[in-house]
Amino acid sequence: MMNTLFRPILIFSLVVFLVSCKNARPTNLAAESLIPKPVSVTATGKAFELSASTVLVLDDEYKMLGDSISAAAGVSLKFEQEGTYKSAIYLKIDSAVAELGREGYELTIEPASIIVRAIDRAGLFYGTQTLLQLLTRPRVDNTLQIPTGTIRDFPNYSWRGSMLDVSRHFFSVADVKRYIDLISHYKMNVLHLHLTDDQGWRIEIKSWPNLAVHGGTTQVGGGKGGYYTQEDYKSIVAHAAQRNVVIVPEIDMPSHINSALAAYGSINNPDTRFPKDGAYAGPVETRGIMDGNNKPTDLYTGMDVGWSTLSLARPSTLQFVNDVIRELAEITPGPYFHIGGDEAHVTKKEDYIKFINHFSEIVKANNKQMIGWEEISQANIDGNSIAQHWASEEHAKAAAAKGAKIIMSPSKKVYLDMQYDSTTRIGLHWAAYIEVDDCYNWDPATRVQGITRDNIMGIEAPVWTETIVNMADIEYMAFPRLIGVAEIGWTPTEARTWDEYKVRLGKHAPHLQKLGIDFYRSPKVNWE
Ligand code: TNX
Repeated sequence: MMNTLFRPILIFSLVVFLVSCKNARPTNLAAESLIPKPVSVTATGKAFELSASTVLVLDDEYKMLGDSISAAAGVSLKFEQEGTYKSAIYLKIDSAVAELGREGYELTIEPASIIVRAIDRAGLFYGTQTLLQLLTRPRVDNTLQIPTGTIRDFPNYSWRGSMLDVSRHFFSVADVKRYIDLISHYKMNVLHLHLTDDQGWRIEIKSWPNLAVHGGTTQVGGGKGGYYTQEDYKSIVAHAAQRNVVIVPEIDMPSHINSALAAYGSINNPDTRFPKDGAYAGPVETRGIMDGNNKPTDLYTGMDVGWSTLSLARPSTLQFVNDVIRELAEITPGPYFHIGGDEAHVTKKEDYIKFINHFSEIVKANNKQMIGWEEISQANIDGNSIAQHWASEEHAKAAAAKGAKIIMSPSKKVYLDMQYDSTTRIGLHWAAYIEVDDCYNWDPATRVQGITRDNIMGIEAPVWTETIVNMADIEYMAFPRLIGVAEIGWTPTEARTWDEYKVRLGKHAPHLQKLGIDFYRSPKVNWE
């Protein structure tokens, strides 16, 4: 009797129990594999259930962030006005979190609400990126169960960047925008565009049109190259700005300049000799605009460096430099202008110094701060300049001694064009083979003796593209190393170790997959 009476109740309770077991998955915010690792995470052990009925409450200007949440969740969430909801995600500018700084944020997850608070849109952007990573998880009963708790977070260094060489190989506006999307998701805030080099001039200069029209027509290996119109460049800058990324344009001078010498005979150095690898692009249909009997050089499609130079003896040279810096500065809202300055092997030292001093004045006259590769420390630089360390500790120390700030890009650690090991299908290895642990396991503040935390603005990982020809190549070389560099820039040094990071990175793999990245599956990591 009892048996039959209670059987349905028993079965019902069993079903309820099983369903609730499924819903009550153990949930621990502190165990999430977030990259970069946040400054502080406090878990409260419950779950927020994101479903189709969750609403977004935010100001119109942050709609893009709301859309990114919908996209990551895989449901189109409704936007609602401020109010009380059963399940809502709020993005709020809130002066109460001022101590976290402009890029800092607080992310509070409770069973009925998720709130991102920041004092600036930069912080709201970064808080949202953290939330997007939390959304990569399997659905349970058509909901995403986000563990509850509070994350308070802010960056270690103010300069967290990557450089993309669009000269050796040209990359489309769409590729550059995708790269911005990816680096900014990992909280990097600088994209340095290496716009010119011997092999290609990639930015329209209206007063010297042939620079791009002719100087942009090839690339390493002889492909068709390309260039950005000023409108293209502005659209890249705008895309970046929405993601808290500042674009730093680089015109590499006085060496690495053949694409300009090929466009205008008037600035050609009559002594220009091509390197022995002899990779001429010619014969070419369009010779540069001829100036008297000054012949332009041929285009160059090889990989040698340091053999071309501007000439102070040519009266047009400084006019060219002035015009290029002025036009590019005008369409660059960010405060920086990179003048290159590296590997000027055929420029006489006294001329090199004069060049850098000229560049410095011209950049200043255009209201920008000059950045150059570390060799610029040989010139009269001061605390207004920034030197980018890549190879020579002596040059970098000399720059710091003159008061310049330093960007750390040591080639043996963060050159993302270096091969992972001898079997990597693309890439170079002149600096080192750089495995994922080599790239992660160092500290910018102790890397060069005599350059301390106070001298350092931050860290930047260059992607040189002699052997990198398309977006898939960029992603394979940059990932996963770049996200480790992003963590070096963001996370406090004492809070990170390779042994802990490698576990988190392995568990982060589904998120990289969700971003559509074909990353290098390093054998040093157990990939999920
Ligand atoms: C060195 S790094 C260069 C670049 C090359 C790169 C290749 C630097 C300032 N100069 O011109 O593309 O090596 O790894």
